Amino acid sequence: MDKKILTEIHQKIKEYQTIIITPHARPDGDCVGTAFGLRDILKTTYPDKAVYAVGEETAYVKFLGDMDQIEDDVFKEALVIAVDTGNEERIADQRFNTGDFLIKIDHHINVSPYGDIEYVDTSRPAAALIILDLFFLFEDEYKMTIDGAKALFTGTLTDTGRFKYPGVDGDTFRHIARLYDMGLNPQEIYRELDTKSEALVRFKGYVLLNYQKTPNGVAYVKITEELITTYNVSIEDASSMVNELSVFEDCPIWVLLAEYEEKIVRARIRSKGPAINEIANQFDGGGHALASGSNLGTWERAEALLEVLDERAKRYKETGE
Ligand SMILES: [Mn+2]
Repeated sequence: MDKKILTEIHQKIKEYQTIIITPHARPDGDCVGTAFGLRDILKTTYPDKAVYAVGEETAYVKFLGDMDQIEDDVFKEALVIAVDTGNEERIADQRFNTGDFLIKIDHHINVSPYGDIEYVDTSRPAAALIILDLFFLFEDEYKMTIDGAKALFTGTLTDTGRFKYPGVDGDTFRHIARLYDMGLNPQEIYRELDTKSEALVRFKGYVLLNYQKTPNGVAYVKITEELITTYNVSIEDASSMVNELSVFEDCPIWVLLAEYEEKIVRARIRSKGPAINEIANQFDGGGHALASGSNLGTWERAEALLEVLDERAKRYKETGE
């Protein structure tokens, strides 16, 4: 935790009357939870300030609340805070550059720096935990309602696979413990996250029956637009099935390949051993050592990715690295 930069961020927050928070495009639980958690803290602490969260919504964490709709000119005098977003292209509200001052708060490897202040802490397994670093550092000043606690808890849960992934440490639990002390009802959130549509359950069945494996241990599944239509699921929900392929002893790497809008193929790449983020970078993506994504474009490029990942799995099996 870098107290100096967090203090600078706190100063900027105090300075501005209008604050706009924006997560990344194709949102997940962490970026939405982080944006709503920070919005709750700033609104509760500074009732006189205008604080907004702007970006896309996702059904998965709809129970956390709604995004704000704002006009272009609101940005003019605003402090803009982009959360959980590694590069500018991925920021959900592309008006971010029309603000007065830009802050990046993120936990992905900082391959594409941006912003007037950058706070990147890759040791935090969820961006939501960085907001809690800020909150507890200035806890004499900041206030939060139970809705903010819910949002930050949800962000942490979803990005850590419910405290399972690497990066979870004592700080994670110390932060979460304090949310419990505030009266957080975790069962309510687990219930929300565990509720799935029948369509999605059937789609999960498809994934489990139709995955494939490369010779050296990359489990993968291909999801086309037709399939999404047939099963009547959203592309985000479909992509969330990636970790169904995490269970094979002989597959240290697993991948979900899916066609997004205009049939653009993207990959979600996961690992339980070999670092895969550099390979993700080679294929126009990035992320964490054990969880990354790539923008492939075509199915031909998806095949090329699978070949490189298969080599990676082979090397891992031979050398243990
Ligand atoms: Mn995140």
